[in-house]
Amino acid sequence: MKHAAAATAVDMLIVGAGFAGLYMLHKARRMGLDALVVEAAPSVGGTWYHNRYPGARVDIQSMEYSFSFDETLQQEWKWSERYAPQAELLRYANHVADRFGLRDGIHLSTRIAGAHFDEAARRWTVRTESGQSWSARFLVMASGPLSSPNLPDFAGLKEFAGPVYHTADWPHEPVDFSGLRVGIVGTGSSAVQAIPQIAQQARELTVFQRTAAYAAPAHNGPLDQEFEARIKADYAGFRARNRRMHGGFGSALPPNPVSALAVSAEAREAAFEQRWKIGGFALLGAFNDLLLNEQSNALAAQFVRDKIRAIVKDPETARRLSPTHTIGCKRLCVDSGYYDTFNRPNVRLVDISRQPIERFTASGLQSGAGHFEFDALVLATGFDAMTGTLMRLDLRGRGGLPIKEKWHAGPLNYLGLTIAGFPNLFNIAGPGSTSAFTNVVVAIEQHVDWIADCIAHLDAHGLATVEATESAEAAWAEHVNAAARRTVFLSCNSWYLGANIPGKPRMFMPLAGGFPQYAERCAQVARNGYEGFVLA
Ligand code: N01
Repeated sequence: MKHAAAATAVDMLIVGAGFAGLYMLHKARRMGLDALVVEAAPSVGGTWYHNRYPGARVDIQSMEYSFSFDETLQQEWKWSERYAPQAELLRYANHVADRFGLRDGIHLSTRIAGAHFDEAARRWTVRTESGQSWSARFLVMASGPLSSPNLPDFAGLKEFAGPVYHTADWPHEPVDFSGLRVGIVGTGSSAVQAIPQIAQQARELTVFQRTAAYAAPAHNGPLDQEFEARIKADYAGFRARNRRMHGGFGSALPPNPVSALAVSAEAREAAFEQRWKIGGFALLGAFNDLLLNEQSNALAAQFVRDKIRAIVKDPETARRLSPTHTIGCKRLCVDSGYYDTFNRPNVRLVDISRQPIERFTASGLQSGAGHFEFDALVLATGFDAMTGTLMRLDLRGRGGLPIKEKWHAGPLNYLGLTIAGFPNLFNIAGPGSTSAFTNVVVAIEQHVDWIADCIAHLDAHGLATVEATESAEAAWAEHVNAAARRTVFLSCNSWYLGANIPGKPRMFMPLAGGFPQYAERCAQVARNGYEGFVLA
């Protein structure tokens, strides 16, 4: 990368105008920093700009999945549904950009190509694909943990004659499947939301499933006005209570503080049933050890398999839809009519676990089980999660060390926020933090606030840089590993492990330790004068 002489100097360059980038820009400006956001898309909104497949909506309740940093914002915004749909979340991101006057600090349709740390200047030189460059004291990666779509290298995909859509890169003009035969590959959260919607429109829908999914009903509907009024009467208190929850949400229904093994079969069934009726992630809180103890987990898994058998009329389809791995090990899906969709005469399920896709053809795909025809294809194949976006950049730290080399065996960092050898670079909601297991807006606010405090500390002490030490980083990797070992999360192939991407190093990337403990640890590090960091 050329170090362009004409680079514009700023205090902070933020990559990404999703929720993280918007709040970081607002916060930086409030601190008096000269900050800007660079965003590849032509709009703010991040995830909620790109993931606009039919049925896309949030799986944390809207009253919780929103910013808490401004009381007026949270009082004035009105959500229409219990789980907001994508279009409404995108409107919310736009509202935040307007309400806080952020737009003049956001460069849209501008994609970062690389960023190099200039050791002499102690600044980041950041270059865009179109050749613009900035020199920034701080570089904040707000590029999202699920922002690089995974497009598997399917043989013959280019030969397929019809349109191909990826759920994470959905067209902005309406897609009409009426009268068409549609094939969909994947049955994760995106597919579970899209399948019921596409099935209503398409003439025929063929679902290619490699791993069956656990899905709990969303019971979505219009937002209960009385519930909204109750929350808004003490929104700050509600947020504070949520921040004390393991996942940063759900304080209205805390986990049942007993083991699934400590109660009678009848009491267990009743607890699962009660949570199933409430919907969403409530199920995983029916007992306090469902994600810690495989025996307890198996009881919850069986409860969902029984539900699938009760919903899906054809016993063979029900059997194939029934997952066999630990529940919650891959993120639990939250659905609206997913299993019931397989009762429709125009929907069929093809198991590709033992007879995988061999190749695509002009008219469909060939698997070990035969040739399947369709006119349009949807790939709901997920993301190169947590590291994909950074690894695709020409990002170089001290001594020109590329991030690809630094992370060749998996992501290393300290507190999930900072990387040894990459001074003054902060990564929001990335690996090594609890973001994947936390209401991500809560995670983002905590990260942005921590970064702001860290910068304020540097400035108060006349310091230029903050950089994690390698020993702090190594200890943190062990901390992340140890937390995963205490859970059921290592028992299946998930994007948390990098297992969905061929060739990606297997390393459990998110921190499973609980948001309150994580946030306290970050605060403690700061209180102790940023232990584990070199400040210079
Ligand atoms: O992606 P996924 P996603 N051949 O990785 C299959 C968030 N999110 O976009 O399980 C055949 O979960 C793959 O099969 P397998 C949420 O955090 C939230 O659905 O690897 N199949 C799987 O079935 C979520 O966890 C919401 O065996 C292949 C699917 O594709 C995360 O995003 C909504 C394949 C991918 O599932 C990712 O969800 C949507 C191949 N080569 C997303 N490669 C909310 O509700 C992959 N698959 C807010």
